[in-house]
Amino acid sequence: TTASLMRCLTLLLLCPLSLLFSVAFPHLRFFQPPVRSHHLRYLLYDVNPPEGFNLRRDVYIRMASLVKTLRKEGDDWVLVLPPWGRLYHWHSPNIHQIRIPWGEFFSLTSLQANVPVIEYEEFIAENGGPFIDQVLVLQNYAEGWTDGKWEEKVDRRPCIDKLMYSKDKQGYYRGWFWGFEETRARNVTCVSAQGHASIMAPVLQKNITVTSVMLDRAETLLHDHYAGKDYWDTRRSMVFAKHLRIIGDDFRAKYLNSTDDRDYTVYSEDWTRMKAKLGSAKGGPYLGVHLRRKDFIWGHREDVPSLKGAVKKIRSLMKKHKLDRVFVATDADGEELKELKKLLPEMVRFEPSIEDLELLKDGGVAIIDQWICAHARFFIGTSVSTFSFRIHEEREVLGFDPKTTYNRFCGDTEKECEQPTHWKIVY
Ligand SMILES: Nc1nc2c(ncn2[C@@H]2O[C@H](COP(=O)(O)OP(=O)(O)OP(=O)(O)O)[C@@H](O)[C@H]2O)c(=O)[nH]1
Ligand SMILES: *[C@@H]1O[C@H](CO)[C@@H](O)[C@H](O)[C@H]1NC(C)=O
Ligand SMILES: *[C@@H]1O[C@H](CO)[C@@H](O)[C@H](O)[C@H]1NC(C)=O
Ligand SMILES: *[C@@H]1O[C@H](CO)[C@@H](O)[C@H](O)[C@H]1NC(C)=O
Repeated sequence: TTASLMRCLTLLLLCPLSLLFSVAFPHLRFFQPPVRSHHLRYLLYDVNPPEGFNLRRDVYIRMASLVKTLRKEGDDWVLVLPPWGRLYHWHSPNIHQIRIPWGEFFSLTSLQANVPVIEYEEFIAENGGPFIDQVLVLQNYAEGWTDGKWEEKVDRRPCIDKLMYSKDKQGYYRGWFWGFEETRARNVTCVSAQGHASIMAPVLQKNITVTSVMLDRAETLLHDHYAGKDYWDTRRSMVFAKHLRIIGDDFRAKYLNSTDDRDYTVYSEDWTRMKAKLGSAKGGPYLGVHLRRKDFIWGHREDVPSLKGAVKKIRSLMKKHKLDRVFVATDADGEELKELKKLLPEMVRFEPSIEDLELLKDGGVAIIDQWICAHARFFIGTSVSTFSFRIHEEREVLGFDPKTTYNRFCGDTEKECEQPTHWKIVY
């Protein structure tokens, strides 16, 4: 332990807190990392660049599941958290939004109670440098499903798309690597994969023996068991960072007359102890709205309402549920926002100052919006938006009656307006 402390100190890299503690207080077993009896290996991953924040959160669940499978069968795998950044929707001007560690958005201790995870910078320190032994670029099968029959399979195949990595003079591969320019890969190959995340386990255990492996285009893999116990364990462990929850709670108290005690939404810092009964949460005296616009309206989708249509629905829900306040989370642009304010002057929004935005970043603001929507007495979201889906899950964790959660706006002329599915937590 002292040796690894010396190593991270001399490299002038961030020493994991646990390491500092275990050296300072060796008698406190609590802070000591678990004894690692097997070969330590690292799983890294990345996702197709255009994918948004909330789909990426979903891919994390798939990767955590794969790591659990791997750990059951021998080696001591650790999941390396891919730094956030360069997201298509995160375009607040003049703020630096790459190389953001997960700790800015999520509680690391909560994630770690589910599966061993480390930040990318910690990986660099432990690994002795920014080198990844093997990158596997996942892709589908060039021939599609043969005979129209679905089967699970994984094979080494020539790359179908142009490789997003190029060899440098020393023969290393350079690529995006979350904006860490100094990162290099020793080897990059393409693998066609069709199936659930854990089909990669035999490949990672048998075909590959190097220490660090990165799966690029990890969204190619499907959930091992969507909405099963394992899915929910990981989802529940994705607790928002405390500072974001506090800002959301302060906002609720100040503008929405909403506090956990009165609303029956008391949250346990330890997610493994959180098991709220469905219907036990009451929520704050306001309507929560997620109104996804931008690319959702550019395509003139039938299932997305006009602003007028949305406001009509909002008014009717407020009346029905006797709520005189409404909180709106939206990605609407300036023009639309103006129109919305005209149509719904009483709406409450979380609008950070420039300084706050610099601290919280677009991701932090999105989380605060989700947190406030998650605490509303009644929620309505946008059809097939992963942003809305993550709010559903958060409300499920808090113990809301499903009737107050699984609601969405209908398009103005939509005939069959199917409502979102209720996914129950498996504890
Ligand atoms: N603050 C805030 N940001 C939003 C809101 N709606 C969308 N966004 C932003 O737009 C992004 C796109 O929504 P996401 O749901 O994350 O994107 P996605 O994963 O592609 O999923 P879809 O919504 O299904 O497109 C979010 O990550 C936010 O950055 C909102 O209500 N509030
Ligand atoms: C893994 O190794 C097995 C046995 O050598 C081989 O048949 C298979 O094609 C390999 N799979 C991949 C994805 O490399
Ligand atoms: C690159 O990785 C592939 C797949 O693991 C392996 O077959 C190949 O030998 C490696 N190439 C080099 C140069 O190490
Ligand atoms: C806040 O809510 C409480 C009880 O739910 C109520 O008694 C109080 O009048 C409310 N305050 C405001 C300012 O609306």
